[in-house]
Amino acid sequence: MKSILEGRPGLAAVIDQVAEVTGYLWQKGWAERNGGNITVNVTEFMDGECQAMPAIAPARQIGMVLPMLRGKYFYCKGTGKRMRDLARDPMANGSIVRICDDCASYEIIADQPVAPTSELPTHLALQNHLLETGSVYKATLHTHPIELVAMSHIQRFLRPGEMTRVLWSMIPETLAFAPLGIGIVPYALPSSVKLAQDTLEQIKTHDVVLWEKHGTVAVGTDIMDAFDQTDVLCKAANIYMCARNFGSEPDGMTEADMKEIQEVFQLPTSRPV
Ligand code: 2HA
Ligand code: ZN
Repeated sequence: MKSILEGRPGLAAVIDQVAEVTGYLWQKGWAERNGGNITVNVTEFMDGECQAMPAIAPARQIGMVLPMLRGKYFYCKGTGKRMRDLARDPMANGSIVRICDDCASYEIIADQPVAPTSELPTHLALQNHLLETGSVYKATLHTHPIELVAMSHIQRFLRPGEMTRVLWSMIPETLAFAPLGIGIVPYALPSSVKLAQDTLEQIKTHDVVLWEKHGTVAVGTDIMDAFDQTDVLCKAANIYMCARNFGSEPDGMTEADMKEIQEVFQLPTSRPV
């Protein structure tokens, strides 16, 4: 069987990068069993031949109407598939979907009828927002980073701004590379439209969104970028945890230290498109 990647080096490079990142997710312990999911907008690689490809499985509902997505194409990790398997064989553990003209359903076009991620409402709601705002961001990543999920079990860190403040204060790079910080979404049922809607609100003003007692969602120019955003914040959480294990609450950088970084590096205070 011919893969859609054949003769399309640009698309193949994007899928190769997805495979590289899923290997990292597994190595980091963020992707137990089928945990986490990935979606990348690959519309730019879809030539006339791709556009003429028939659906290879019946169309299915997204659960939301997303007007910006009409006729757009996404690579999605398959539901129930393992990140570590995807790292070896991305087209057997994910598929390319086309959003139908009703903007409310999708069909799989290649390579195999692998049903997309259970968190599709969140991924596609974010993709719809990225297109609406003319963003250059194309990738969305949901994963289960251990230290960040652990912090979300502690009420103090769920207060607005508190987790961001603590993470920023652990190491200067956190503030520099995640200047919008981490947004919190109170616990909601996995895969639900409510979770998608709450995530959308938080990503508008934060680099990464943390789902209470579950995991993170990040957007990026590509999937490596979305991974890096998550990694930067999880590293800060790990430093916090290590300091606590030495026996006390870490001092953290002072408010003045952090303000200086914000000013000297002219860090953005809102999401760039
Ligand atoms: O794909 O992580 O939230 C499994 C999940 C659902
Ligand atoms: Zn999850």
